[in-house]
Amino acid sequence: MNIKSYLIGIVGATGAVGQELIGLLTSRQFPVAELRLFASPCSAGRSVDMGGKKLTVQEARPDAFYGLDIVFFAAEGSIAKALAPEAVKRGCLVLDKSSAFRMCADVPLVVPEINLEATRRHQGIIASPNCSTAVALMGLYPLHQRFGVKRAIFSTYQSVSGTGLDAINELETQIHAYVKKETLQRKVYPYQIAFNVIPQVGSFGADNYTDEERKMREESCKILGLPALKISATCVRVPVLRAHSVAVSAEFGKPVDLTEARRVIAAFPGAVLVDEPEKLSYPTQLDFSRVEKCGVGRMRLDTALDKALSFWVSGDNLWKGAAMNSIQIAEAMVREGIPLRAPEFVTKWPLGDAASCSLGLAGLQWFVFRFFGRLAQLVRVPRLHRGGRGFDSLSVHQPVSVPDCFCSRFLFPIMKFVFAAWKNFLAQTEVAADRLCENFLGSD
Ligand code: 2RA
Repeated sequence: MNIKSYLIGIVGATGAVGQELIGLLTSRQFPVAELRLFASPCSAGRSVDMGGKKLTVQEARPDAFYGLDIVFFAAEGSIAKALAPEAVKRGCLVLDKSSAFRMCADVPLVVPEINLEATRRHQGIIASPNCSTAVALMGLYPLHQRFGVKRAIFSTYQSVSGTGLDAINELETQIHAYVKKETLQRKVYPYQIAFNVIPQVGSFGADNYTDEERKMREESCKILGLPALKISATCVRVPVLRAHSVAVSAEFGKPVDLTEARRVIAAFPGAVLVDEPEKLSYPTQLDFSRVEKCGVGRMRLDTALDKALSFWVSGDNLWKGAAMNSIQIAEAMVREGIPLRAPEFVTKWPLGDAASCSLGLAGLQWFVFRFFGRLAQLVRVPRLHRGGRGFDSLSVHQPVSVPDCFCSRFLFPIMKFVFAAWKNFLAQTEVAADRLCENFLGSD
């Protein structure tokens, strides 16, 4: 069986999420025909290792997206805003991890284990949620499915990798300086992050919540399809290199049962239950770094709210919270046969692809047999030894036969050629459509 492979681009390839995307595309064996890496002009020209192969980073420019199937955006929102629509114009599917489009009505915001169906409505851009939202929902969603969530309170414990490579460097440098009894320098965070926690992730809004806290509220409502869900979040940066944890207290519409709650978490594909208090077993950020699923534990009945549970979720912010979620979206779309291209770039046949191809093929066969049946009649070839088979049955008016030499030297090679050309035409349709789009769009 032929497995289609894809021309992939990564914008922001030199950043923390970009690096994870490169590694995950290889380790998850995503069918990549070609990978092109893009970054800002100052990172262009750098070379990046992909499975032992050196790839040169190019400057992210609109024309660089021609011919690509999927472009992963792992860059800041301002870059995604400027370049993602350009990639879509050139026929690419954009999988964006920034916050630029997450709350746009025509952009699906997707966690594949929760709302993969939303990808069917995409117009070229699909957004991946904020890291702390994705991690929190890996615990909240299965419980919501069973008990119906009414309100939730999130408190996050977010690692410095959520801020980027500079922040990882700042934490490591401060720890080295502390050990050497030197003065600790800070650039990225407003306070020392080593041996401290900072109750601020993102910048403050007029309501005194940070934008990280607002994102957790708004994005959770959109992904769960519950616009009226009441959520309050407090987001905190902790001196951890990788993975985020979220303490959740959630109130439900139905009475909750701890055994049943543990059962639904254990059965959910995006989570692993780590919850044996008597053995001191619960998820930690170290244990859930570079792990595909999120860990859920510390499950207990909440003592302040009715019909409520409190629990703890840990997950890799660079994987489930960013790079891996985007790749999982692409993998699931390929698996489910959801078109990767924006609707205006999808080749549409009046009766659907399969029916149209079958009808076209049947029509072509009918034409070829009629044509050669008629030709055989016209040249009045003598009735020969194909024992009533040959093209007898194809002639409507009078039975005829064709000589073997006519079949083997002339008719069969021509038919073989016609069918090969037809097969090739079908295979090339998508490529031809790409080229047409390129020529058309290239003129503006
Ligand atoms: C952080 N959530 O951890 C952000 C990254 N998107 O800072």
